[in-house]
Amino acid sequence: MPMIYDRNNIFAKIIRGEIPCHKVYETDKALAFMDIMPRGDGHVLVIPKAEARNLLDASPEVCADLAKAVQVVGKAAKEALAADGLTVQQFNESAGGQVVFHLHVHVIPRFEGVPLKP
Ligand code: DGP
Repeated sequence: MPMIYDRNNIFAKIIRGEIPCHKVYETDKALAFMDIMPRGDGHVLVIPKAEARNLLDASPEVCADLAKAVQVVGKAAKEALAADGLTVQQFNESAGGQVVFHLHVHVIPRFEGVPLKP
């Protein structure tokens, strides 16, 4: 399947400011905002501003910038919520669980004995 990037995907619209989000972090390369279907308290999505369908489609530079943003956001989210741990998840293509086709990373603070919501 070709790696086609659809500029009308929901996260592209968020980057362009066409639909609102609860923004928690932003650089010239990345944006982080609260997930509207959180699987736990403080569930944040971190995305590159560059057009990339998913990890399979992204340049090494985009991956590197995204990883840096994930680390900053992950540390801040864990500290802000006094969490015990952190789950970082990332899905690629429908078969891999991807629903929104703009590269994104789920950052979810975790608490001892508290499972993720389905
Ligand atoms: P996935 O592609 O499977 O990693 O899931 C997409 C995630 O994006 C899912 O956790 C819900 C979230 N999401 C979908 N639409 C919106 C939206 O419009 N705003 C926000 N903040 N999150 C969204």
